[in-house]
Amino acid sequence: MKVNIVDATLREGKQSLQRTLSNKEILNLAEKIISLGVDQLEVGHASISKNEVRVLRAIKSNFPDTPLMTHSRAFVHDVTQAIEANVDWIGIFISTNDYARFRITNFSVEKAIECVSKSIELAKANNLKVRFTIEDSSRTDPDLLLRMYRNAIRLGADRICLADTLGILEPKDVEKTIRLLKANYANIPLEVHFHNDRGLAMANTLQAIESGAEWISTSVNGIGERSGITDTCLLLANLHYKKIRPLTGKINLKEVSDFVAHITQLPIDAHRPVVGKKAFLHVADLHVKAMKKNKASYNWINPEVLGQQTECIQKLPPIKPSDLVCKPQLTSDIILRHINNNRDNKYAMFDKTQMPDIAINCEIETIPFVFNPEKQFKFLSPQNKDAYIIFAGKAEHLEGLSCEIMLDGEVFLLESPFSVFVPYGVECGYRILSGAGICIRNNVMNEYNAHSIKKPEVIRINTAD
Ligand code: HCA
Ligand code: CU
Repeated sequence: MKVNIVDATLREGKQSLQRTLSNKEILNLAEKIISLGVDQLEVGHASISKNEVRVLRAIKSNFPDTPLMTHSRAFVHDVTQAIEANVDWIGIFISTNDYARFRITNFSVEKAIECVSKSIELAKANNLKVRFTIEDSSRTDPDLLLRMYRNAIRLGADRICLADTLGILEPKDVEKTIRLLKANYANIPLEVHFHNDRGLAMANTLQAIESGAEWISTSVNGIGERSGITDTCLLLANLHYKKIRPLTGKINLKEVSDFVAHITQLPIDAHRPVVGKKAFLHVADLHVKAMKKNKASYNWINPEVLGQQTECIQKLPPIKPSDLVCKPQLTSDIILRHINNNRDNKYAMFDKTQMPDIAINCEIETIPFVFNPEKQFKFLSPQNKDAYIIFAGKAEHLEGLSCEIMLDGEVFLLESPFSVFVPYGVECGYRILSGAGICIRNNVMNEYNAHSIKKPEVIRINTAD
């Protein structure tokens, strides 16, 4: 049984983000996702802008070996843009149930069939492979579902897709529907797209595979509308466990999940299965003792296969208010070495809170009077975390400091007080034009300065076979 994965992080996931991704971020994400060995990449909607077409073309030319699909409404305009985008596949979708009737004026099934037919014909005439989806399949009358698929297959659709758009199905419903589809259309590959609104996306996916679906639509970290869809990394781990699709040494699920979480600014829960920080962390005394004797005691899989490690810790005592209030320490020389251009008037302060996720390190720089504008920008050393910088002048109301800030190549003239948020990976520099004051830089997140926080001791257990 071959299970194929079409990763839709850059379609379903991307459309659900609250921030538009840059082209560079999309290309970086595409590269990481392809490293998982997925069989197809589904990216955006070619029809939304000229830039979307540009990004699709760039992905195709950078990663020519990965079949590329774009999403498309059943409109000739959308299909034309997909042709323009040089993709291999087009994912044409339409909704035909009662909810669509309420939404779309003058809706009729005949009109829907006409739109679909024209779209598929145009796509096929331009050598595109076609996936045809009925949106909200689970709330569509089965006879209508079959009728719509039949029409698409007759016109040359290469794959049909069942979309549980609201995540309402249960595994037994999945089995029943797939049995119906396979009884009618045994020869056309079937894809399933499960939303996770009831937390059943993975269970439904495994049932769909059991029932004969050949293609699974997924996204890294499950990102998508609302509670998202089937998670690519979790599915890969499950398929490895079931010996259906073994993971190779080159695939690092944890790394790809972390990368996607970072770029999309959608952090995952520590206890998320497979890729979460705590997925292989053992705490209870009995568990830790057992793990030391036999690494399989409480691990369901060798975590190294997933890019993870087994960890054991000893619990800390409860947090007291006195742990949270602290007079930050000025750093020692050792910590200062971690800070860029170690100048006399620069200090770092580390909080000592016990709560790992709110660790902050803070650098303070006093800015002595500048009468003539500084000639050069001082660039902040790149760090793997976001930073938040406040500039305050010595004059009344923190005014009196004039600066130029360079952020990702753009220069801004700013008067104090002001702040700059520097996302991870973005280059930032500043140049004082006049005045005196202070620059306070808070580095958010805990990874880099983890050594400064009181944390439970982690014992790593080597689980390599
Ligand atoms: C959407 C809906 C969709 C489409 C799935 C597909 C769904 O976001 O436009 O075309 O295969 O869940 O129905 O994601
Ligand atoms: Cu969806």
